[in-house]
Amino acid sequence: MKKKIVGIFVCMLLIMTILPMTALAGDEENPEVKDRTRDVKLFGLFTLFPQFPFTYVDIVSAWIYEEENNSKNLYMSLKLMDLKDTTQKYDAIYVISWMHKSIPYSAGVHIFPTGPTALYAGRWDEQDNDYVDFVICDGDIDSSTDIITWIIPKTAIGNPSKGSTITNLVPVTSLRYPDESVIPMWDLFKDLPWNAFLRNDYQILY
Ligand SMILES: [Ca+2]
Ligand SMILES: [Ca+2]
Repeated sequence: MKKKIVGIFVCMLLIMTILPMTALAGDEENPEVKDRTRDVKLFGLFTLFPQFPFTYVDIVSAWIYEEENNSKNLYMSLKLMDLKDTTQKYDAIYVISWMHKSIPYSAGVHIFPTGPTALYAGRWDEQDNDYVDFVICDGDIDSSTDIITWIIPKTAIGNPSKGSTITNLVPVTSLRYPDESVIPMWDLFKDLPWNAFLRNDYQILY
């Protein structure tokens, strides 16, 4: 009996040590980036009170995953506190950027009072602050789960191969006036990930 209990105990220890190693892909419970909440700031710098008008751009977390039987795509998800599929007056911008082999990439979507644009992703030029090239992606803007998911063809983002690493994962949200004649296209309110609890890399599985 004693041997059996020791055996079970050893098995449990083994399972506990193996599990974190195999849990490579991100999900809602194990995101690559976990941000603080109620931290949307004016110009990304100054704390705002109250926070409730900005919960739809308040980043909760971001994660990357893949599906074995659909390995041509990389999935990126961004969870907000209270995602809306239309805004009251602002242009809400949701972006995830990352590096792969020292080249920057970005996925984004705008949500306007009239609704969202297409989801897009591609190679990013940091100097020009614009896409070098991009593709329209499949994906989902789900206000019931507060999650935006980009389904990105790997061919559009440098064909990351199995075992290579996605680094510098940076989710950013911004609010600006959609009408250029009112105020130049400034980002008035932003949530940045510099105060995040967690920022991990992601290793390509397939
Ligand atoms: Ca946040
Ligand atoms: Ca933040």
